[in-house]
Amino acid sequence: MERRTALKLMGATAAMAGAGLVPGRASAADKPTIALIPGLTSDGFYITMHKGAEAAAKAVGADLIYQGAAEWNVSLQAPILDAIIAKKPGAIMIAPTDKTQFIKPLRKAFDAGIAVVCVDTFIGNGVFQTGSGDADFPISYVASDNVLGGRIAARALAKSIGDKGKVYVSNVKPGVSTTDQREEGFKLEMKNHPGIEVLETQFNDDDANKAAAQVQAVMGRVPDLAGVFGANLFSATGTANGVKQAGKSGVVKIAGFDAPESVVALLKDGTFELTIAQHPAEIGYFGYIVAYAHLTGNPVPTAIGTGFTVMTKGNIDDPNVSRFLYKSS
Ligand code: T6T
Repeated sequence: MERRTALKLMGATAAMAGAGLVPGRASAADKPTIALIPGLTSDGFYITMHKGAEAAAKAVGADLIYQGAAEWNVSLQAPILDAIIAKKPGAIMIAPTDKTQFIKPLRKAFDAGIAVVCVDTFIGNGVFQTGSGDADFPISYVASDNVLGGRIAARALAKSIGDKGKVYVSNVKPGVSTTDQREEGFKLEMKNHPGIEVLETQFNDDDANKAAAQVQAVMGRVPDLAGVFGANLFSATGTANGVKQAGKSGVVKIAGFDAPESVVALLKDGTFELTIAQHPAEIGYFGYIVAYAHLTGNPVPTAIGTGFTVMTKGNIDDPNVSRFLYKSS
């Protein structure tokens, strides 16, 4: 765009902002509507994130729309995004199900004057508002540090197998920012454990049954399999079921990610060595607050990192730990 035209437009935008007319912007007195689109609706992680967003909406007295697909699937999530854009909320918080395929669909929201906040997963490289690349338009990224989560899992798994043996990552599918980063962190950390061989990753499409079948197939091929990192809720619980059904609980060690209520039994019976609980309610709460702050004219951080709680058999009865179990409804 020619520089003068751009400046003129910026001037017009500033004048409109003064008059409270910029699309997607609201004065503090207005009541903005903020939408949350999860990765999928039937996942305790997003159910819990939704609760955090609801708490934030209540705290500031603004509105929340929540709509998502039943499965982790780009072609199911994209039409939901379009339907939300048509409702013209001030902002959309979204966990995009693919870091590349959602750049264009989300740009439509941005072009319509709707602020975009990535929660949990990101588009592009997850670094926003830098003025470079085609995917830096979201105003903020609110999430766990997923590379660190993968490293924590690797350290714990290495310890539990006595620093030697064969392991693999049970993962969702390539292109999902969070689970890609967890695998990356896991493999980086395993470089510090030369006695451990990391076998080929098994991708399960977020299907716990597939993860269960895969671990049984791997145990068949690799009888001395020592451990598995289940990189998200369905990967971890599916792997646990597969190992349990094969009567190998505690023999094939599992480091899980995420914390549905079912992990309590899996920790207690020794199927899980540990699981890394994210704090999805925090992600929902702060994602909402970031969007609200932006819409009411306040500057916001371009990234907010939320925490983890590592759950084990030894600490799961502590209420300060168990309060981070995910909600199922
Ligand atoms: O692990 C979470 C989330 O962080 C990830 O992006 C997708 O899977 C979960 O929703 C758990 O199922």
